[in-house]
Amino acid sequence: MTLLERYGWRGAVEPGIARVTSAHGDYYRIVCNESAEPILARKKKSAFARRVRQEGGEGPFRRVERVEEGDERLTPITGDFVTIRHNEQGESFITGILPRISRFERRDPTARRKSQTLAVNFNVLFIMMSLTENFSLPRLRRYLALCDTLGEAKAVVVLTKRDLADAETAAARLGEVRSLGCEAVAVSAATGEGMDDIRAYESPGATLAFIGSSGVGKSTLLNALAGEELAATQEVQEWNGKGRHTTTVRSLVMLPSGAMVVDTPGIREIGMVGEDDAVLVKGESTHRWRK
Ligand SMILES: Nc1nc2c(ncn2[C@@H]2O[C@H](COP(=O)(O)OP(=O)(O)OP(=O)(O)O)[C@@H](O)[C@H]2O)c(=O)[nH]1
Ligand SMILES: [Mg+2]
Repeated sequence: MTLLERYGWRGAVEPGIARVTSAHGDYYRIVCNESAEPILARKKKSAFARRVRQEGGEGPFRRVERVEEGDERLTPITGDFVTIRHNEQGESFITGILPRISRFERRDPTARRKSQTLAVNFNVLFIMMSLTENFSLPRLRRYLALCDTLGEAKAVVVLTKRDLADAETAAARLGEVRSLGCEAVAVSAATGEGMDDIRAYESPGATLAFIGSSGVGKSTLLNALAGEELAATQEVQEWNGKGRHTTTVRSLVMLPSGAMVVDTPGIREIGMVGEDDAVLVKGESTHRWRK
């Protein structure tokens, strides 16, 4: 099995294909069969210019517009399979994004902001909420309403910090979530309770994407699955119980089981009321594509 297949590639094995494991401004860390170690690649800007049909409609496609900053369709993100090219100096360039088998995107119901793709090419989307202060069924409904771009992937609700809730509350909340028709598990990274239910989703080559508010324990769960401190975690701020945003860059990591996790920065909500609240990612500007 090639390296890329271990990283979830299921297409024909050809040179020039890679998977993005993290994005850092102009640079992307990628894995590909041409290198035993991850390498850095840049986006080939001309390849990502938007194709616009010439006036008149029938003419050939002409590349005229530059990619707009933040144009999600044209920006590779962590988890993407991409085409790559190497030049004579040994530099690597990303020349295109291969079709995404699944994606989860934030859409602003008021259309004031562009949609924002939070995770791609996952087999299981873990929508994470803590069993304590972060638990909110209305918010969960908003997440579920955005699950129409999952393709063959499935969403699983992970209720975290099981050790901080009493048994009655945990059972009631698990029941409420399941009554919405979703698969749900309750887990404690602290005591290990429920970890077997999580591990049941780990199969070699599968990608699990973790999303949810800051401080719910995404990186902590990743570390528990990995058996080592791969991701930084941080105490929840006591003054507001919400936690600071500890993870600021999306990264895809390989677990000992051969499954992968995409850990994402916490999503925060804006707006106070109703089902229309948008979901934003804190710190996005720090790793958004820069011109
Ligand atoms: N008691 C208890 N604490 C937990 C558990 N999981 C996570 N925590 C704590 O919750 C805090 C936040 O955890 P993180 O893993 O950093 O949260 P995160 O979701 O990655 O947050 P961002 O990276 O900011 O999005 C840390 O202090 C963790 O120790 C758990 O199962 N039980
Ligand atoms: Mg984190």
